[in-house]
Amino acid sequence: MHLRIRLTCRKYEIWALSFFSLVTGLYVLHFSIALILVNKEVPQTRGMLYPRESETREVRSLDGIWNFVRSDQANPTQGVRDEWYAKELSKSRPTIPMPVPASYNDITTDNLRDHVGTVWYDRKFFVPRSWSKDQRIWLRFGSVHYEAYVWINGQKVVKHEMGHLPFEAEVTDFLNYGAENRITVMCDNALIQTTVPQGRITEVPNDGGMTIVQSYTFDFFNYAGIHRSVHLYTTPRTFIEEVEVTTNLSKDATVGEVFYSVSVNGSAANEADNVLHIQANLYDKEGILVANATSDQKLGGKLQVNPVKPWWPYLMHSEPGYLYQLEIKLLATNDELLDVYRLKVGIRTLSWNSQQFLINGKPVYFRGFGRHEDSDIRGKGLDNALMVRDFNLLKWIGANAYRTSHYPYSEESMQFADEHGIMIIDECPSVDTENFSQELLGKHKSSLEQLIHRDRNHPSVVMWSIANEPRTGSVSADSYFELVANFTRSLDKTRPITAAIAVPNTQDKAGRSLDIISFNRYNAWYSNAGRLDMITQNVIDEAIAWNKRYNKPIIMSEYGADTLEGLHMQPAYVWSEEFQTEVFSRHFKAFDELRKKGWFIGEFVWNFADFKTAQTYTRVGGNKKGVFTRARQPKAAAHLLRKRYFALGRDLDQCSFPDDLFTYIADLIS
Ligand code: BDP
Repeated sequence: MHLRIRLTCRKYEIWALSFFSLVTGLYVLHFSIALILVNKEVPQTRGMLYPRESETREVRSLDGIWNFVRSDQANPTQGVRDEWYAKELSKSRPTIPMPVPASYNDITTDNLRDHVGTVWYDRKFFVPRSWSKDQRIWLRFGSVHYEAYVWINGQKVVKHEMGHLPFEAEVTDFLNYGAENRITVMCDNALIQTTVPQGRITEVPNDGGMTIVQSYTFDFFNYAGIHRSVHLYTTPRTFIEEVEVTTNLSKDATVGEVFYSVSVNGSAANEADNVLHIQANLYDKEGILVANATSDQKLGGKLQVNPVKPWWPYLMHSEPGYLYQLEIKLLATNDELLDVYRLKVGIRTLSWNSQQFLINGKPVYFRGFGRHEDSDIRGKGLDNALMVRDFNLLKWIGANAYRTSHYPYSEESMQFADEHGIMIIDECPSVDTENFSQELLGKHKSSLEQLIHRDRNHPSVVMWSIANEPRTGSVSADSYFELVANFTRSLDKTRPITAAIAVPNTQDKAGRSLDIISFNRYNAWYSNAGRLDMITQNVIDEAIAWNKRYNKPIIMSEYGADTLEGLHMQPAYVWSEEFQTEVFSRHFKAFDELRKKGWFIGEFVWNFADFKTAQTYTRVGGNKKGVFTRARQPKAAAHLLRKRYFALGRDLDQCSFPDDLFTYIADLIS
């Protein structure tokens, strides 16, 4: 009973007047034996350009220490009913300090870690008098997990469902200018069968009576809270709302093209006698103007760069991650400057066929990781020190790619990947997708819509991953994933689509809808535990079977073994450093055999670093399949992997070896 009330409140009562009008549109009936799925349109994301200052825009951060209250688990909607947002939280409940951005789970010394349901944050901030002048003010969250409800000065301004993705609202009319303001956020971490990712909430007896338990099938811990930065930013009344960029290269890669398309919002855009136009300027790394153009009336156009410096992945070129700066100036008929927005652009092409994936016409072999946004204390909270350390380690080890397993990573890390030439397989938050339903399909598609809208301009993003380990053996998976894949394609035709599949290839029903097949498999761990002699041939056979079935390029997207740093055993034994090293080596042998076949295009270790999981007897303090510890120090296998990734780089892309790659042993060995 309690639960039903709770979920009902969540969906209908709290925001009786929904912010979002349902988009009715084209309905296409799609039949399958088990389930009839309707291809309904999903709401379209608008705006949300990453907040950047310019001569027409100001940005202020609301990061810092906020006040925090956890709701009574048995009464999660009490704060809404009692209108805690109407005044300072401390007037309703005792508050504790809570850092933003951060997951709230590991900050305190009590059991906040395992809290299920709603929590509340608030803080005060000033808005300068100067902001009251003719402009708009926006409030933007980099991400709140899982569902967020936001009030400014007691008035509701936005609601958003889905972790790891940004959302924003115009708050111009809600603010006190030249005065103090209050922001209140309610965050709900509950995962149910129609959230993305899915989970279950049950009421079970405990020593005190009954308690709410959250369960989920994926292993990573369901960290929650205000995970990324909160910004206030200004735009002019008529402003650049969307910028979409695609690029092309001439066959000989000497001439580059940048196609831009801009959407504008604001009254000036609707005045018949005011024909707005865009002045687009492209600058190279030294700040030299290399191309400029004035848009057509649809606010789109093309810039030509000759000679061009294409965007190349790390170790594929001596100058990887080359970025230009695109300056977009919005001008009125009389050339009055209305708005300016700048973003980095990498010029590159992607192409793929049944055998290969190519960047700038050159075949790519991915060598990388599945990862997590996870670390001690801050959980999934954005942390620049951690991010820069992680990229240093990626480069140290010679990786050229990672998958954002199992959800979108921070915008700051996407920008960093652009700069450093690290290719990204960009994954939406759908994990272990099962119990397919119409509602789930809508949310799943919406997660991809939000992801692609956010990340479409990043040169580092080379592929979309539409799910991790979905239950694609079920009958309904066939039409479900066809709809999800076609929807993804309708939003972006320039990148291929994959999913990391774990069901046996004979049972899979999703592969036909993908462009590239990725498979996860734990030989010698979850199957044939400890049997190092049962890896190489199994990997070869399985990859061949996937390729035979679908005639598409194949990636091994996960393999690995839990390893406790400092545990040594000879001969190798599960959990020891020797065992992880051996497991990797047996896989390398399989990969080299497979590479000869032409269609095997990548290897991704699971995982980059150890990470926190839900409590279970299979995990000692978390998932320990990291090549690096949770504190980002290498295990023994990291040194082996480094040698392989650089060897591949030299063999395939003629990169040079770092001086310290091989430790001197004797003159006899080189
Ligand atoms: C795979 C999942 C990954 C897990 C891994 C493991 O894709 O999220 O962490 O298993 O159990 O199946 O280590």
